[in-house]
Amino acid sequence: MPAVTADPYPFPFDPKACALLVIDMQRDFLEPGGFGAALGNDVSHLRRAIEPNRRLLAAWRAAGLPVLHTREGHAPDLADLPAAKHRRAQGDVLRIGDVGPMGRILVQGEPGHALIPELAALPGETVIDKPGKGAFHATGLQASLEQLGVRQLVVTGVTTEICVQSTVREANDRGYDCLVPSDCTASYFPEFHAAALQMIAAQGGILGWVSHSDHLLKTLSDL
Ligand code: TIU
Repeated sequence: MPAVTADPYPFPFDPKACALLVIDMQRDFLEPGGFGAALGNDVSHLRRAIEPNRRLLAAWRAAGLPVLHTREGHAPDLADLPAAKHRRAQGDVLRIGDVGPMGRILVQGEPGHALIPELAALPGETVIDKPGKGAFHATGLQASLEQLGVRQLVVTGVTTEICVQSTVREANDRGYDCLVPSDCTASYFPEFHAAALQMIAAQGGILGWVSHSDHLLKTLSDL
């Protein structure tokens, strides 16, 4: 699908107020044996977003702009795991908190909960642990953004239609302008990826902007 943009009103990029928010690039979603695979998904679909994120992160860091990462997961006692979220899976599979090949599925501190090594956080970058799909729900994300003076977000990561889109919707309602680089996000379902991006950019950018990361890399190199 070609990138959908909300042009002719371009993303009003302000380097003094824009942060990169990388959603849930965790081993549990991107590597075999984790939560994504336990849900019955083919993790290879997500891995195509790794290299574009690596390039964008390098350029973002070189420009000295703020980077925040999120990790979806739960406390070891699962006190922050709603029963409804725990129940939902297809058939007789590993569930959140069960022991899988990368430790307990989607539990903080376990090997599978970590960010993938290719996109590990650097010292000084904020890492937000989130129990839900949206990154604002039950986290300190909004306070961190306010402390940084951030009013715009470039949102990348996985999966497009679940945690990325949930976060963009939450951010939109809180007054943030969001840009989603289409190649820096991915879904286990390519058709959902395409549809989620269209939903964000349709109706004149009802939820935000979508474009290829090459445009952003060019903008960053011109700073
Ligand atoms: N299953 C799925 O597509 N996603 C999630 O469960 N979490 C995130 O998107 N991070």
